[in-house]
Amino acid sequence: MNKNVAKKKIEKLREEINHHNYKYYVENNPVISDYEFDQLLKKLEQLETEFPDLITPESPTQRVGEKPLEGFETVEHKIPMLSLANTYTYDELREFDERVKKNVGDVEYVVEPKIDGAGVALLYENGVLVRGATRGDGIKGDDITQNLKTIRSVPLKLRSNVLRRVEVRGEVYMPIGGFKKYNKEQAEKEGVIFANPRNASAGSLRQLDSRIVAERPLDIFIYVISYSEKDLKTHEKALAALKEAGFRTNSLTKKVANIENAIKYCKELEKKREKLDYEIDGAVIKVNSLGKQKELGATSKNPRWAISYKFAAKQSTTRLNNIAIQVGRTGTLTPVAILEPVEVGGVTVSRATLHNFDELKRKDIKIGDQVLVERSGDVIPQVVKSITEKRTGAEKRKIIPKKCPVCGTTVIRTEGEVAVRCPNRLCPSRLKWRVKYYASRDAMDIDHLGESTIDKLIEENLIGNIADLYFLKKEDILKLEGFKEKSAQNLLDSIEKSKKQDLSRFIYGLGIRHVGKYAAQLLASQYNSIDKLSKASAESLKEIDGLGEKSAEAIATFFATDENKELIERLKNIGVKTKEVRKNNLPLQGKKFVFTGGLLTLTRPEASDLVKKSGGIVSSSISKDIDYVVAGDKPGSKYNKAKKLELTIINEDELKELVTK
Ligand code: 1X8
Repeated sequence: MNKNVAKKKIEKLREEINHHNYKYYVENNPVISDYEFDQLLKKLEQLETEFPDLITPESPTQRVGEKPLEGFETVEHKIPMLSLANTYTYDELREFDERVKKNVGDVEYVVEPKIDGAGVALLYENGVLVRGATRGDGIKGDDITQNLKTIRSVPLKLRSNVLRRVEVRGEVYMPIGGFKKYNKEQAEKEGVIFANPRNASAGSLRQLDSRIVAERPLDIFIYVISYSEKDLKTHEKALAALKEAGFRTNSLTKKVANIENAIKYCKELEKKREKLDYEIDGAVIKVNSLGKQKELGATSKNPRWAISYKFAAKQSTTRLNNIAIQVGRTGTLTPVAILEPVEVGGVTVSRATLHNFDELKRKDIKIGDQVLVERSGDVIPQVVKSITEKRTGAEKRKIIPKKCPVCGTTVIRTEGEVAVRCPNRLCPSRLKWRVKYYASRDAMDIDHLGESTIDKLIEENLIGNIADLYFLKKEDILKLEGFKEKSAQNLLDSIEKSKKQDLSRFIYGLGIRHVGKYAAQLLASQYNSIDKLSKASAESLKEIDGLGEKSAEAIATFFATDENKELIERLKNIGVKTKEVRKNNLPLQGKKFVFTGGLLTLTRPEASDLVKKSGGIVSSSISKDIDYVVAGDKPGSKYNKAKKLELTIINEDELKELVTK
């Protein structure tokens, strides 16, 4: 192919891809399948590989950088990024309206949700994204172009000719669903979790490696044109122009005739708050006429033509009465704040997590402090900070206990690890969480064995380890408060049923450190029995493709412990399935799968089971050794990563075909 032909083809492909990208990420209304979209991108990549000098920065193949930056450049905003004046009462909004009217007469307003994320500015020259920056101090920000390009709803090239040379502003945020999922995956990997979606978005944008940013489920709403050569009359028209140019604008934006209607709409937005998939902390009220906006101008800090109305805080201050210590499954001691009960965004809160002792020290939180408590993103309430100005001198530091508060064993702190741990596997608190984990849905899935039942079983000395569950007798259970003939039988039946669970569930249920669902599947398919697994050395475990070094060490350590050897022996003898007959010619034998996006004819558990029954392994995260990525409706960041790694992406039908082969 000659270069001219290639150039034409490349341009056409980019246009097509941009169009479908817009349909998908901005309008939420895709018109082609993911597979077809993939093929377009692949074709473009092929052509660009063949003709590398035709690659341009705005090509849809250039969303993710090749390597991390050394640091961010500082850039000056074309126009200062001012902050909005805040109000907390409707009367203050009425006063704002009075000031506006006094200066420019009657006005219409536009009311928009105030997004709780990180403010950014995007600069386009000739319709091409040339720079993206953080708000910074309002005058200067960091150049985070590379990171912003990874957000699929950020157009790299504008769609219409209405806006060519333009600076727009918006808010980058992490959707609540994506935030929860991200944190859950991080927790499984024992990685770093974010306190709330706002921190997640701001923290992600500060990443020097855009490849990491590309994996974060970030999105953006654009809410203003801060500079353009186009003469637009109203903010409403500016929003329409933004939309036409390919920007994602917020659909809850509403034009109103006067301040009373603006107030009415603020109330509506506040009601909607809990139902949205993104966090909002207020409403922004803007004068609609851009001419009048200009006339009103700005103070040194805030524009005079806009104001924010802050919703009731999901933060409150209260007294930290005590710091309790929770001992988890792996023995980790977690400090928990016991609070003077306080209402936070409509919910009474009396406990909040303090994460770990390092955090306690870093945040300088003491017993007796007045503390700021926050509830956000539906996560467990957190202590944001102590209000040190209010100290009386009577506050007391919580020292790291030398002994486990539950069993009294001397705690250990491994070098390089944040966690303080109780090393006693027989510690009642550890036992409780271990049994809960063993019985959980992803492990042995034992119905009727909830937290309070486990507590009672331990209190009555009926169980000292998970094997004891299988030796429970009906008369034992009947002794527990709340149990009758039927409920006792139900529990016994569920326990009995669990004996037949898959080997991978059993391995997972043992709660070996650093062995999640995925590692458990790998181990089950490699070894086919607990006996073989327990004899594997750390060295041979490290050879397993996809199993981390930490996991390998932890597994070897687990099976080297006498207590665990005995436990496994008892479980085996009582009839728990600890080996699987090797079926050799299963269609997906040893193949690794990742699911992303919603499936149409199967539920996720059904699809997972289908893969596992056919000898395959299901992973929750993308890596280069994944064999197939099954993409459904609206696949997220995993999909992008899979494309980047050039993995095989298939749809549901193709999966079914593979299985029947
Ligand atoms: C900040 C924000 C604005 C809007 C939404 N969310 C924000 N965080 C909006 O205009 N819809 S405006 C703004 C600012 O000017 N500092």
